[in-house]
Amino acid sequence: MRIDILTLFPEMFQGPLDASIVARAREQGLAEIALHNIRDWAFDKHRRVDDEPYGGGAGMVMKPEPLFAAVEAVQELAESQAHVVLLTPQGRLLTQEVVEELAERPRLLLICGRYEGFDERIREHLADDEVSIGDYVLSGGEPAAIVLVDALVRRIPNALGNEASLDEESHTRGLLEYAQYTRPAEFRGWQVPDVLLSGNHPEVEKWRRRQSLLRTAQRRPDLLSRALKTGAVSEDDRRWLEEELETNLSDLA
Ligand code: 6GU
Repeated sequence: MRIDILTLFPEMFQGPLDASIVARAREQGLAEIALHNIRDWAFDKHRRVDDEPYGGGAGMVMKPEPLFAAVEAVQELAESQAHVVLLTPQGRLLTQEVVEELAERPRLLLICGRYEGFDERIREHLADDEVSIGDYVLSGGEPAAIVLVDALVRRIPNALGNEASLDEESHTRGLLEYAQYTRPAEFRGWQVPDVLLSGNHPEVEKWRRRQSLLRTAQRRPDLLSRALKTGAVSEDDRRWLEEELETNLSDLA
């Protein structure tokens, strides 16, 4: 997978893209990630990339010309056409499902917004897609791009040391992950649940499944509701959970 990132602050990516899983994936050639400074395509002598909004109002708006020139130039850097994604708080909400969908693209071009926003013609005629990482305001799309790149790279085959961790983790199966413990078996008087020390794998699996269900019901009823509808939660799971919570889950679903 190739990811090109257009930003006014490439230095914000040094560190996040040069450490841990993402750095290793880049070294191994599993992910090719290139940073480009939008200002390199500014056309006037002041290298302006933003301007005042027509109609007045506070803040500055990103001009169309440098961004169109930048995207057109960066598209030429590789054979395939990149799917152009604008990172803004107005985009569709990033979920694991959206990550999986974007991961299908062989090439992405991420555009990080700054200032108060983009000239609408960028949104309408340059971007293919628009993504937000949550309902809160960031100063720019850069932290969001870092989040998206991390989520994409870690699911590339062989990018993680341990591939099994992918399908066990929170959100992969529509439920939150079960509680985990490691040595010591007793710490400050707090015991690891006996079943995990038993060596009885079917019982461990059952316990984990139930932990996962209970946790999702308590913390994220929205996720449980969806899991019930998609069939990610079996009839057995449902019956157990209803008994445990002494509720009727049909109120949820
Ligand atoms: Cl992608 N950009 C900005 N500026 N704020 C955000 C966001 C993106 N996602 C959530 N908040």
